Amino acid sequence: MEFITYEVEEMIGIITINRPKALNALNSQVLDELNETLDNVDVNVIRALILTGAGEKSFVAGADIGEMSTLTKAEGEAFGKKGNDVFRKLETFPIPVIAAVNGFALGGGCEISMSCDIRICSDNAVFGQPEVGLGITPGFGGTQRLARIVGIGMAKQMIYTARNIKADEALRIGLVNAVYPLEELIPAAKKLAETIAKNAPIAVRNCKKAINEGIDVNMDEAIVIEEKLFGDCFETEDQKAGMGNFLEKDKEKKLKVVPFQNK
Ligand code: DAK
Repeated sequence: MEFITYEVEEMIGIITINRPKALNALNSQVLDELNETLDNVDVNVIRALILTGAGEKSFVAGADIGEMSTLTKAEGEAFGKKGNDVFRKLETFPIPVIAAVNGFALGGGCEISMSCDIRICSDNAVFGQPEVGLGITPGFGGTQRLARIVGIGMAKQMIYTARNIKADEALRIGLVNAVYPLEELIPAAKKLAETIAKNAPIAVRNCKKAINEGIDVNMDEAIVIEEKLFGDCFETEDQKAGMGNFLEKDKEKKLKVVPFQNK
């Protein structure tokens, strides 16, 4: 692969968008390679993914403006679908994905971070949806996901003004969960991923599914989704081990290491 690197550290997978000369902008090839990388993640071993950008300046500076500038209507739709399919794959990926935003996250860059479960960033990070300044609307889910994360009023303000915000403001409005000095970002992302990976994998997956699916329906339907996923946990060894540890007053209160069970 030319623009994506994938590393595995025990139960953590780290995907790096590696096109630093263009500030990791998303062209068709990057999107295709990211799609293929996700398809090849062994989710029977990997329990959390980290998504980051190469270099010290940019996470992803958006969709590739050069490539987009010459698109016809049909090509624009095809490009949009390619991006949306990959972003949706990330969002519904069975295991949690942490965006470690190491610099510019503009347009499609902000949008890809919002397709991840959790965002943390470096203190030089800059977020924004500059599309209306380019004569387009956010096209990779920005109008939908930003409003769900930071609320409708703040999302409208960011999108209508096309104004960028810095890390401290992103933290204040809840777009990111934490801000770190650049050199501490990846260690912090790994620590977070490891903490998630220590918990019961099927329970974690079911929580992701319950939150993602429940947010799109009314509370009566959402609660039924939760009930079903809660019930499923009682067919897992982790539920027996986790509750058994508590009842046996296991001081470590850790889950016994059980092999991952596919359902
Ligand atoms: N695309 C292509 N190349 C980019 C790029 C981008 N988005 N951003 C930066 N680069 C390239 C620059 O052209 C430059 O290349 P060279 O000239 O060296 O060959 C190199 O990266 C370094 O950039 P700068 O020289 O500009 O670096 P600075 O530090 O001066 O500025 C910057 C950094 C991030 C402020 C600036 O590069 C910038 O404003 N970049 C554009 C940011 C932006 O507007 N991003 C949003 C793009 S719009 C759709 C779905 C989704 C989308 C569209 C359609 N459909 C449904 C069809 C998404 C749209 C977007 O993301």
